Amino acid sequence: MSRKTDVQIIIGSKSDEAKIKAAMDVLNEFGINFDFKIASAHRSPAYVEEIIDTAIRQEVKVFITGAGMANHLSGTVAARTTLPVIGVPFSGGISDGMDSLLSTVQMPPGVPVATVAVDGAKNAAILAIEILSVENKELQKKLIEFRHKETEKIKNAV
Ligand code: RP5
Repeated sequence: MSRKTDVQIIIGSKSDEAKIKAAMDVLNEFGINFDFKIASAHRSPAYVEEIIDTAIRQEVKVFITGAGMANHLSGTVAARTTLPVIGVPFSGGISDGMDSLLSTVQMPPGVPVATVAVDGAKNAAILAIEILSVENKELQKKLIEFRHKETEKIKNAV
């Protein structure tokens, strides 16, 4: 039997692919099963809905969504599910990411998008794993080891 997909990643364009790679690297490092799709809230809205509905049916636990410029993708996903949505604003656009950051984070009360830094794909994955770890002691242990490694990297940086 194939392992369940825990995280659904969606980005707005093929041109965003390099900016989400760090999230996939971290999820792979932790052995988290994820599905990756490219779909645009503006240019392929029906496909976005299809991805969300399929992911919910397959009992995905967390969404990671990223888009540049007007990142309505994250808000669209958050509007359609009560599962946690982690939004990654991407650099580029008229103010090199500020446009995407504001459109990701400025959600109306009641429909949150947990927004990480501009191009913060690595933190999006870590936050997704932290959410998954709430009921998973093994993941909690791995996160502590991961944090220790990050600490060592900083201490040994010079
Ligand atoms: C956004 O517009 C995408 O997420 C991307 O960051 C930006 C430009 O998209 P392309 O024109 O490169 O497809 O919707």
